Amino acid sequence: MDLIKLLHLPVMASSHGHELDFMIFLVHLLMIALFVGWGAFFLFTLVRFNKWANPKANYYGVKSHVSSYLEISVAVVETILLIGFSIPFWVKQVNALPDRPDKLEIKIIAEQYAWNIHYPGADQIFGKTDMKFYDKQSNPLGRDPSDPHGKDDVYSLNQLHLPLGKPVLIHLTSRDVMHSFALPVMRVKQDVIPGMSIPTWFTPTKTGSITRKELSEVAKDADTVWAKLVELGYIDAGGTLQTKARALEKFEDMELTDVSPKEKEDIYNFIQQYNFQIGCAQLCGIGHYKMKGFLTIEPEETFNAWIKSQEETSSSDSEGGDSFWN
Ligand SMILES: [Cu+2]
Repeated sequence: MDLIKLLHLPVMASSHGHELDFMIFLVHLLMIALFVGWGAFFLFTLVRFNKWANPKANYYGVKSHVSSYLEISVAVVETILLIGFSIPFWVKQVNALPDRPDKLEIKIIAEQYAWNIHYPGADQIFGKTDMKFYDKQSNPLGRDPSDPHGKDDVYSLNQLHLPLGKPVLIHLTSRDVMHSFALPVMRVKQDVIPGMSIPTWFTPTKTGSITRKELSEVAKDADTVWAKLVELGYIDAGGTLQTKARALEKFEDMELTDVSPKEKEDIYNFIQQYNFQIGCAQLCGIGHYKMKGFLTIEPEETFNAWIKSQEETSSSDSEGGDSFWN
């Protein structure tokens, strides 16, 4: 069964994603069962306790203690579930970070309304940072210029690039208010709290490029839509979306006269689905809506080349990182 289609979920691109989708599915089943059960009980009470069945009010109500015992047992069972299963499971699954030497470690500092991304660079060691070095324009990470480890560090604004198939460990913190780091396609969502460094980790399993088959699953008239996307330059004929996010932006501004509204909707939905984004899932202020970043999953060589190109821009005084939205 295709849970993604059934539940209208976004594309899933991480190794743990199917477990989360399955849990969402189970929660839906449970909710359906509760809805049907309580709905039936409600209908039963409407009939059982209507005024024709009970012409005279009963001022004493229930005398047996069955309902109290039931409530106590529910509380006991829930306590056992919480202490016996949920908390140990949380400790094991969430706090146990991947102890893999090949993992990629990143720091992300959220602020109103952007994601500051800090890569350790070639030496895999983060340079020291301190608020006293911070400057919004020239040193957004607050890097200590005297620390040699920081020389090759890479700064990127709103552009998160990750290599395919490698575990990624991200340390999240905030410069101002609470945000929530959300990567829907990775099934990752973690609150970001000022004053705390919170780890989250996952392994990307899918690049953002689309195959013709995947397109035909989404669009009704795949050939027309595909040809249109190629013609308009959203996709190169080889089959990859050039820069998904940019394509989407261009698409939204564009007047597509020879595409029917239905086709346009199909293209839009399609690109939307493949537009890997970082969202902020916590209403964090008036500019919350624009606190989005871009996620690019690419093969390791492409990723390394990107890091290299960023290293160059980061070490020249410009402090690099392409600002896409601000
Ligand atoms: Cu935010």
